[in-house]
Amino acid sequence: MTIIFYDCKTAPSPRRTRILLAEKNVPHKTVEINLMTNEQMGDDFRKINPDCTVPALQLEDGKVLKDNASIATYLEEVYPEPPLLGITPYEKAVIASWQSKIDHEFGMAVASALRNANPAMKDRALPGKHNYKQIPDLSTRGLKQIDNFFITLENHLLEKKFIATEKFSIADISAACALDFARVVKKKAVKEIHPNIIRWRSNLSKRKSFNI
Ligand SMILES: N[C@@H](CCC(=O)N[C@@H](CS)C(=O)NCC(=O)O)C(=O)O
Repeated sequence: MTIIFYDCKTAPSPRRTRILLAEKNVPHKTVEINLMTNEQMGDDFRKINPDCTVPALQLEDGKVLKDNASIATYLEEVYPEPPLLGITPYEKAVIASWQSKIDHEFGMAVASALRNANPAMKDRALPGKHNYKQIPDLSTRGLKQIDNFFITLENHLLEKKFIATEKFSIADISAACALDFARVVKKKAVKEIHPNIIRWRSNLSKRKSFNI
């Protein structure tokens, strides 16, 4: 059995897995899950991922990995080239630290800003199988967190080509996916204010994995 990647082309989380699979050249089949029609909540997909979220990765033996964290850990072990989670203990620690920071201060801020304000996401303030009411203040807070993360990232990228180490890593994938998706809440890097973010992001665009 081949690896099956459950994707949604328009969503930022599965895009992280899509880029990882491409960077590591992992043979797989893709199944598109339509989040617009709530296919993730249907019986068929629940059998794959009871959490009702994408990405999910079904392995050759039928086991399913249900989130980006487990997928990245698994792929790095089984497809170690190129290493994207670090090689030395220090690199691994720094990359893990950035991953956590990007998820909590950036990715979740974008999701929170969108999901707590968009009328189409009424009662869907969090992804997954449970319904949660929107809290408009969390959208406002998310927007503020995004502004602050832009400042953090801009300062951090001064004289740096990549986020965590000297080499491209999973932290660059996570941050770029959150940055690109921030357009849905009208946030983007501006040349005059964020030249380092723009330079870093333009450099990533040269990679084939960012253009699929
Ligand atoms: N922790 C998960 C989060 C995945 C996630 O939030 N996925 C969103 C798409 S970006 C989703 O499946 N949403 C389904 C929904 O909104 O019901 C991961 O990073 O893998």
